[in-house]
Amino acid sequence: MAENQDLYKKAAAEKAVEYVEDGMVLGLGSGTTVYWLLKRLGELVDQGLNIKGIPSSLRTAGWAKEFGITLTDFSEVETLDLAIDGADEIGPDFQLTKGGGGSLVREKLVNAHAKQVIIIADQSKMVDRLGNFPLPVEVLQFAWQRTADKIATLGAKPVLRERDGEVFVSNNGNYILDCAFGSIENPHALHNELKLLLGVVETGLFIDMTDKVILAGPDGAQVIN
Ligand code: ABF
Repeated sequence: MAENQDLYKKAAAEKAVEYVEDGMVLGLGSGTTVYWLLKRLGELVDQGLNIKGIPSSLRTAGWAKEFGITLTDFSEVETLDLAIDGADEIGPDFQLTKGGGGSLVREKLVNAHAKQVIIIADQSKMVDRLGNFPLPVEVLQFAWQRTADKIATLGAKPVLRERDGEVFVSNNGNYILDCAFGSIENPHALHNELKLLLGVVETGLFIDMTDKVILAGPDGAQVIN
């Protein structure tokens, strides 16, 4: 299954490349599906494709450099032509949970400043309701315990993210609380409630930010909207 899943991720990423045009400035998402996107873009760059990208994480920046993709940043670019990114869950109306990789703030900024956002994923990411995947919420380090208490009053069980036995620190120097809400009935309302809490930097709910979803499974990659 894991092997197939990788093939599906690759298929979705390669389908998304069909939307990339010469001269575009791209938003480069994060995660293992985006890895395949960067690899394919690198091959096309070798064949003469002229693109630039703004990476949404340090990991993506590293891969992009490895594959010979020219990087730029928001000091040079106002609007991206197209952002291509992964997701942890794709729910009804193509609302998303993201941030499993810890780059939700930069991903959201990159996607928000793109004319078009394409989400690429294997079919396992499609769900009837968001919330099975614990919602990542980026919070300030200072008083994170009290911020967690406030988030808990909204019905979650926040857990401070750790990696390799250490507290995980985001690319922005913040902590991430993985918040198991179980089932999120109204993603928009929950996002707004969380954003009002002092100490919350951003949530992993990406509301009305998806223009196109490319899902891949045994029958190949399909554009589903
Ligand atoms: C990023 O990649 C994150 O928002 C999300 O957590 C993740 C999806 O990862 P993968 O492609 O590795 O499944 O976009």
